[in-house]
Amino acid sequence: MKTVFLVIAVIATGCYSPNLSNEPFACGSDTPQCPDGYDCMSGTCVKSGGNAVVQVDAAMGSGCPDELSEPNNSYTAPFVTPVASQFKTWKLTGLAICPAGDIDVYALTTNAMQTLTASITYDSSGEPLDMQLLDSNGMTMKNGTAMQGMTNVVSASVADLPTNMTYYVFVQASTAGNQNTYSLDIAVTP
Ligand SMILES: [Ca+2]
Repeated sequence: MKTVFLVIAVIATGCYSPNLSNEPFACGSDTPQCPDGYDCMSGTCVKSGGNAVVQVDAAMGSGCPDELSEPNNSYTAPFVTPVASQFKTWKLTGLAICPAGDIDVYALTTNAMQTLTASITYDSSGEPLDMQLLDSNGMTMKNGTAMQGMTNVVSASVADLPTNMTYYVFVQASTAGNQNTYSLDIAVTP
């Protein structure tokens, strides 16, 4: 059975701190668990619409590192991210194209007319990975391109996307059959 496998990497600064910053802090035990404008995510109050680093817990998988984010092999069965309803910037680490032939798909839904930017950073000592942004019908709307000087970072951006539409980040090996680990960043603005 799948249990909570997302761990928000945070620096806890205490409950109901009067100095409310963008840094997440521990949720309270009573309701409401977080002040107005904050959501309780995995035991941590994070600013609604703010940023979060989320980590797939590799230790809970016995095979491929990101086993517990699987299956997300198609846009019809994606890993659904909380972008943009809860977070406008979202990072997922501990991911992998594994085993050979694996495809990873992540969904996000706009909540305004927004620019979507996604990037993957793969292990530079391993095999190259590719990323694409797919539209709501699963069709490619932008191919990721390698960042100059950091060829293991592949990113793509599309502006003026309408509100309340679901888009997908599609990740696969550049050469079929290859495998590698990676992290994923998704951001929408404004
Ligand atoms: Ca995978």
